[in-house]
Amino acid sequence: RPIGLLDSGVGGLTVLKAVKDRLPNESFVYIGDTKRCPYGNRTKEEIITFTLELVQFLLDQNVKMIVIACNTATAHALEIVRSKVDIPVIGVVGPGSRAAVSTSDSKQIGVLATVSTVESGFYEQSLLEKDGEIEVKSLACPEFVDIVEANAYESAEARTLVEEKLAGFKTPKMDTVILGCTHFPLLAPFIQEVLGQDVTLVDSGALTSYEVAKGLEKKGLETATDSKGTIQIFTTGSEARFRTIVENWLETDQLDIK
Ligand code: DGN
Repeated sequence: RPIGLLDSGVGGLTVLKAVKDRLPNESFVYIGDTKRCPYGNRTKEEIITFTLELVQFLLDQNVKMIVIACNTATAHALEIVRSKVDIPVIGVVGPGSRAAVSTSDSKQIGVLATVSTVESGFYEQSLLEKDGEIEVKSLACPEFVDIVEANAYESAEARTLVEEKLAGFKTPKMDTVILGCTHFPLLAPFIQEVLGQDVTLVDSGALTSYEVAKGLEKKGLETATDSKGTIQIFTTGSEARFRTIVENWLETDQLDIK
């Protein structure tokens, strides 16, 4: 049985990439809700409704685990999804904040995310639960999502946007910044350049892959090591645009996009 991943669009592909690199024998089903993207400016109720619809789609594909590869959906709907399904459900906020707390020496951590994730306060809460002395500075960067969805994340325009948006964000002691939206790792080279090399960027997707591996092992759900994994990708929006981003980013030829 495959592992299911969901996101509002292409962002969760950054998580898929990390999970598939760690677990090459597993098969995956990914659904990106491009038609209704972005989720970042929507109400909590809308985000919950949409997430539950995507979860149902994945359950219909007979997945054995669900990864909510979207911080916005994790912040608002993780607990609800967990209460409704009887397979393991993994979100992206927990792994990201755990990694940030162990990376930061100065205890000054930045969070870049969507409006809705920032307003939910979920990262602050998750970071402070792990270490009460952490100081968090958050910034909503909804424009980053749009430029990634437009497949312009390597453009000069994207660089300028990142530069303008992050001007004045870093405090002198901030040593760790969480990419708190799964779309943002695609802009990581520009974000790193603008914030400087002394800042460690935490990509929650990469850390989530570790939790997926651990979760499968704990439940005895791993796929045999002699099998070759497949990837099936679905989008509610334009297949052509999705395909370009997927092919660039995942560098794989075993794609089946619908
Ligand atoms: N990729 C999503 C996240 O991690 O929050 C949200 C992007 C969006 O829909 N605004």
